[in-house]
Amino acid sequence: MLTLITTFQKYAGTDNDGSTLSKPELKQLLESQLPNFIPKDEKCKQTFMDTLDRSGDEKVDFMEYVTALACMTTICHDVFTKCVQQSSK
Ligand SMILES: [Ca+2]
Repeated sequence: MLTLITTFQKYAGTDNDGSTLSKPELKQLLESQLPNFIPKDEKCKQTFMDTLDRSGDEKVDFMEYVTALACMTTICHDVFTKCVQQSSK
């Protein structure tokens, strides 16, 4: 949990609003911390970031960030579980 919080704060604090991630801050965080989980295509990457911004205010707050990570973690868990099940058949 501490890593989630400190990573968010590190990237959110590069402008004058440390409580939210601007689109450039979000892009920097995703590209440096989650490079294998985001689309490579710039248009798809923009759509991905827009989807994280659930409120549509052009910023990603901590709740939106944590919700996205929880969803991504759940999907990874499901994929790994299915792969293990398939490989044991
Ligand atoms: Ca910010």
